[in-house]
Amino acid sequence: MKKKILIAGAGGFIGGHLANYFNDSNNCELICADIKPLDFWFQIFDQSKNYSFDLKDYNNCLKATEGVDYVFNMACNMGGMGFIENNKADCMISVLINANLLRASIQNKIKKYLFSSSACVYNSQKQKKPFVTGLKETDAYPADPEDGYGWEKLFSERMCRHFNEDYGLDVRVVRYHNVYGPLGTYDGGREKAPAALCRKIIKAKISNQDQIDVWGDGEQTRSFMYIDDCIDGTLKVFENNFTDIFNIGSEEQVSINQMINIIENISDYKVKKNYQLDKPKGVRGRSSDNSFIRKKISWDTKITLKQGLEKTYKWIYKQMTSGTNINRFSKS
Ligand code: GKE
Repeated sequence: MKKKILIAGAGGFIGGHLANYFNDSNNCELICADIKPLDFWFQIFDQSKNYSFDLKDYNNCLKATEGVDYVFNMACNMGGMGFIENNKADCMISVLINANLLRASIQNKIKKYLFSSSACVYNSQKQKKPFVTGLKETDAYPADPEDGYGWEKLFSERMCRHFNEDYGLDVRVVRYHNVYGPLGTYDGGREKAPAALCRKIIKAKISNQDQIDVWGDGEQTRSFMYIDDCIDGTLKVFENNFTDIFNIGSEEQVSINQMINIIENISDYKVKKNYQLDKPKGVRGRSSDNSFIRKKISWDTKITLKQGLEKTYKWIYKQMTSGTNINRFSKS
């Protein structure tokens, strides 16, 4: 019999790509849920059952998990630094999604549950310098995560652990490091640095501007993971038998200035940088250490930042120049 899979947050960026994977694989029954109206989902599939409702509500969680085998919880109110630094309460309220989905999963006897956490759980003291040692899973404690969003993720991770210990729910937890790629947010305030900087350079190029705004001094670092690697890693962790928490991220650490340089080369257009020191900057340096996941389940990223940015730039360029600004695709 076909497995029944619920993707919570299927209207979002990562949830949409995951739904696309299961829709293509054709050997499961797919249920998609998201708080956004269907017209605003990044990807939508006619073959799946699509619920547009709020998973902070326990009754909706019960409905979404009815008869379901596997739950992927990708749902939360989130965005790049510009969003999470200015919306801490809204980010923390997402705790209700995970709490009620876990409760409903017990009630409806779900077989396996995956929670999408974030590199924002890591102790900020380990992220004070621009080039930092990659963060190991154990670096989340002692706890000093990103205020608001990071605390919510750390608390929800912990809740998963205790639902596993106390109720025997088979849980998986992954910590994503700054995921980017096509069919994601590139403007409006929630976009993360890769999409924002592609958009800014494209805009400068097509309107003959010689300068872009950059938040901070550009020397802060991150590692960015292309969406295909993210989906691949998520599925590997889900399929394996370990309930440990795993980093799903890239070890390719770059400064924002270095990433701008890569985008300039893709675009074949050079820009001057107007550094805005008063904008949200987050931690000074962050990167993933993948030694644990490599050792346990032989997973690692395959796509370089240059390769991923080429695809992302191309997609954003098309959105910005096609005249329709399509931010949603549907497939039957
Ligand atoms: N968003 C954005 N837009 N960031 C910019 C820009 C810009 O135009 N220019 C420079 N930056 C800088 C930010 O100031 C920050 O220092 C860095 O790029 C990365 O910003 P980001 O991509 O918005 O988000 P972060 O990596 O700081 O944080 C994200 O981490 C993820 C986990 O690794 C979070 O926002 C979450 O989306 C996520 O959990």
